[in-house]
Amino acid sequence: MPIVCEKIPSGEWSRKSEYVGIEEFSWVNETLRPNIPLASKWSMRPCFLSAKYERSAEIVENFQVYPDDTWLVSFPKCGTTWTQELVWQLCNFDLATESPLRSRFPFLELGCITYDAFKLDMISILQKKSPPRFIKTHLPAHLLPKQIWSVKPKIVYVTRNVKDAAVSYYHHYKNLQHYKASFEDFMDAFLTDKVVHAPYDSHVVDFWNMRNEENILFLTFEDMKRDHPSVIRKTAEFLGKSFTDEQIETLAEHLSFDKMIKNDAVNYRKEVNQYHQICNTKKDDDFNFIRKGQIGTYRQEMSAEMIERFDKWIEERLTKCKADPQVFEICNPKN
Ligand code: PPS
Repeated sequence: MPIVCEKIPSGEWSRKSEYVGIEEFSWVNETLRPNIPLASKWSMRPCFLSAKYERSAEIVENFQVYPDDTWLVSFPKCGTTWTQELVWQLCNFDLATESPLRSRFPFLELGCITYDAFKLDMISILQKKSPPRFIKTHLPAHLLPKQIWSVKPKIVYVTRNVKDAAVSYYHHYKNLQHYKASFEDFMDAFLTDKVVHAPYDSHVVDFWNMRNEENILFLTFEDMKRDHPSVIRKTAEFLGKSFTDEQIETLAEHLSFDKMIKNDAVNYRKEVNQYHQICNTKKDDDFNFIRKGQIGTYRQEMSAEMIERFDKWIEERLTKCKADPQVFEICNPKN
């Protein structure tokens, strides 16, 4: 089997990475570069995942892909949920649906990275789901199901500047994964690729390098914030859908932060409450999955030294990946 899961011996770093029910981790990697031209664009870097991922690695690798699937790929906390709802609505236009996003657009490997007690076998759910399926994943390019590259379903990729993504991820770990270490510890883990689905940099670069493929659309959180209607139109066109200006406006309103935070079909309020019931824990009083939804809020939480560390780190990482200048600006905008 070409996928290798190498257990990481626990040590000083473990405390900075552990979360509820997950104390062991592996570097997961694909050992053979597939014999397709696109694969030459992949970094093939080991991905930090819970050790239990090993149980499902082969199933994910051989997961059956259909041409009418729509995939949403992202590094965590980069605007996944926001883009999932956009994509699903463009394909279904049912703004009043009460069906939770988690059922409409399941997260492929969720059960492979979370506490067994949550019983989240999304792979089986997806295998039984009738087409057309909508599938979320945070896996990097080289760990996606092999058939993706031959079947070529539509893939929407979304990314976000690294410092906001990291801060958002910390709040996710703290409030949804019962993370006990400090903000600084989490950032150490992030910068040493020891948060789930790391590394961030090659995740983005690999998809940027594939952005001109016919079946791939590359979006950013920041573009969605700056000019949402344009991103909605571009995504509609990519998905082969057409809408009136009025419909686009209605959809933009539906997807606005203020509307989404109140919409129980997308705000994960029920899931967050269920999680705390199972774990007998509490979230921060002001925590919502749809939390701040702004650009640059890392400035309120990161010290000047931390910002400098991130700036240096991302610069070095992207230089090493030989990333295009635009990627430097996407991952770490100057303003
Ligand atoms: S996850 O867990 O990886 O799926 O998280 P993800 O959905 O990628 O990222 C969550 C962040 O996206 C913000 N968000 C939004 N921002 C603006 N407008 C809307 N409608 C919206 N919906 C979600 C959410 O608030 C998280 O960012 P932070 O910075 O934590 O607020």
